[in-house]
Amino acid sequence: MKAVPPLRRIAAAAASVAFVLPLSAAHGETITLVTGTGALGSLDPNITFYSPGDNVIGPFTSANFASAQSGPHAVIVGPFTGSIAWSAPLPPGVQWISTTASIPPASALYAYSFNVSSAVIGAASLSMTFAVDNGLGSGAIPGLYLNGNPLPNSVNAGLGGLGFTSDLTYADADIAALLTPGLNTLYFYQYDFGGVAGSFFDATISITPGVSAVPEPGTLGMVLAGLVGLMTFARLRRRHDD
Ligand SMILES: [Ca+2]
Repeated sequence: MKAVPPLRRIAAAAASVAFVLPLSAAHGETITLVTGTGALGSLDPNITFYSPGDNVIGPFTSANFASAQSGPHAVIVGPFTGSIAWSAPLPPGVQWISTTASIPPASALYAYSFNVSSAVIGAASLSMTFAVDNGLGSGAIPGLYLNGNPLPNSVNAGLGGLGFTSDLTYADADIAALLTPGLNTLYFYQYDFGGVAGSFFDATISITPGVSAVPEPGTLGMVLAGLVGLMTFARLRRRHDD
């Protein structure tokens, strides 16, 4: 029988290893964060807040962010339908929230914690649809924070002053440096200047996992097992060829 040229064997081995590696790589991760998961009038299970009841309540300290995380839960409310009505209907599965069921005039820093399961974050982006009575952020105080770090251009995000009459959008194409594997928190600063107050958002965080510099034990094991198998096969083949 004709012997398999050594170069072709090496190429076959390399191809097998290359085939094993992508299988062990993690897939992309998509995280959806929405306000108002639950019945109208109930507490939002995902969102807590800090609100001293004032209008301009920032700039925020680490103590304020901690208060938002450990504060009371937001309340799921219907859209205000008074003199200047809130935007409706909302995206599916999304409802307005406020600090209490009576939608009192109060600024609030909402906190929404979530888990990132990717062990290594390669790239990450945020896109969001929202509306807020009255504005996202105030003056020079940003409206969005990731783990306490302000997101760029999140002051009113292009609003004309009233952020509740129609749905608005915000996007940040690169939030990888602000995210961490495990627990993270997105903060939303609802700035209010009187009357009634509330917010909704529908945010999507898309993560592309990075490649770890050190192969995980499972990956390494698969590669080694593949190599041992190939070497055994080559030895048997060589014996057969001889
Ligand atoms: Ca208001």
